Amino acid sequence: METTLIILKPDAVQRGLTGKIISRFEDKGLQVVGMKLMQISQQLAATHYEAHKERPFYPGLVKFMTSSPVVVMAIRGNGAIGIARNMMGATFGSKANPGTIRGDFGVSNSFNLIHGSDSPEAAERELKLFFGAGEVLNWSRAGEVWVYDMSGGKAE
Ligand code: D4T
Repeated sequence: METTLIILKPDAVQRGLTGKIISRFEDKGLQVVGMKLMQISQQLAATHYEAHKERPFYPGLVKFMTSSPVVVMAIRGNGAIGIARNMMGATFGSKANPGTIRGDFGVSNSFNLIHGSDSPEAAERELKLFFGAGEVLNWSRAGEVWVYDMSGGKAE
C-alpha cells in the first residue's frame, strides 16, 4: 500500500470545495489515514517547494500557499500516488481534462486547487513535513474486503 500527501490548497478551502474533493477520493476507494486544517508557514512552504526555488512563479506560489488555510490529507491505497495524480489532472484547470478534479473545478493558470506527491520518494518526504508522529493513523476499514479482492491474501 502507498500513502500519498494531498493538499487542498487555499482556493479549494476558500471556494468551499473541500467536501466535494474529499468525496472523490473516498468514492474511488482510497482510504483517508490523516487529515487536518492548517495554515502553512513561510518556512514550510519554502521547504515543500524548494525544488521550484529558482522558478519565476516561486514567490507567487509561496504567497498563495501561505495566504489562507489548507486541508492536508494522507491518502492510502494500492498505487495511491499515481491514482491520485490521475484524479487531479493536468497542472492547471484551463488544460486539465473534464472528469479530473482540476478539470472539473478550476479554470485558472495559477490557482490549481490541489497538490499530490508525484513519487514514492516525494510522498515520504512530504508526509513527514506535514504530519507529526501519531497523526497518520493505521486504521482498518470495515468494508475493505469489498474495496479490494483479498482472496489471494493481499489486496488486489
Ligand atoms: P503540484 O506539485 O502542486 O501537485 O502540481 P504539479 O506537479 O501538477 O505541478 P508542478 O510540480 O509543475 O508545479 C508545482 C506548483 O507550482 C505552481 N505553478 C507551476 C505555477 O504557479 N506556475 C507555473 O507556471 C507552474 C509550472 C503550481 C503547482
